[in-house]
Amino acid sequence: MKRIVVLISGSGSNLQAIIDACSAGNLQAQVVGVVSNKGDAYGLERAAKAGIETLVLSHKGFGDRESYDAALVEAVNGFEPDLVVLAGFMRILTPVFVGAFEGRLLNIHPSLLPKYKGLHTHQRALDEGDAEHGVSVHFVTAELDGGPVIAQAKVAIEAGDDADSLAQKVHRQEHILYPLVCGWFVDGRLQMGEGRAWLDGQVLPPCGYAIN
Ligand code: NHR
Ligand code: GAR
Repeated sequence: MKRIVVLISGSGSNLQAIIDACSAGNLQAQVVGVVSNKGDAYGLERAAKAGIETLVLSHKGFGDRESYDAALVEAVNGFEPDLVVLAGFMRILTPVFVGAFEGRLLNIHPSLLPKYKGLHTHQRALDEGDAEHGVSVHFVTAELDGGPVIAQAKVAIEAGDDADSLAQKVHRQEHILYPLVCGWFVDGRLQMGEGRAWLDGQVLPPCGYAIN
């Protein structure tokens, strides 16, 4: 069984989707640890309920980002992961962390990358008057939200949508897309190489595999 460690900062609904996919047998893996930089993240309760070991490592009290990341590498390595998944993890990671897990480190980002890297993506898509929005799963590199995209799912932006309604639509797609991509990885079908994402030995296009 492949071992997944999930990093969270908040609600953990994507963590829940991954846990559920493992339980249902749709993902041949087990979530062996959940690490949060926030002690009050609801995702910690979800993990505890599923009998998964949790660890809180607050970024407060570390002098700089590199020393926090070094401690985070130790914490994550303690779980001996095959795959490390960022799921609403809200701290920018330095090369100290990324370098330790590159090629087996995924993030889910709520935009159609390369559009809207960083924060507040739903409001930014609305402000631009976009007709569609969505979510991307990508390999994490030192460049924020800049690693090779693996897959995207789209949602329509409709009249009356606001940032909250859009976030809800995007979330529904996230909960389908993230377990699917984790499955590709644990089944040995997905790699990062030459700065690109590869599925079944084929290089994926810059926007990744489109699921809808
Ligand atoms: N780290 C690297 N090196 N590369 C990526 O692609 C990363 C990453 C760390 C997190 C998630 C990301 C997202 O999908 C992610 C991708 C946090 C911020 C941020 O500005 C930006 C992007 C992402 C996550 N964080 C603030 C910071 O100073 C803190 C904000 C807060 O605590 O609310 O770290 O969107
Ligand atoms: C998700 O929408 C994810 O795409 C986003 O945070 C949410 C986490 O939800 N990620 C980021 O914005 C990363 N900066 P969850 O905690 O319910 O999984």
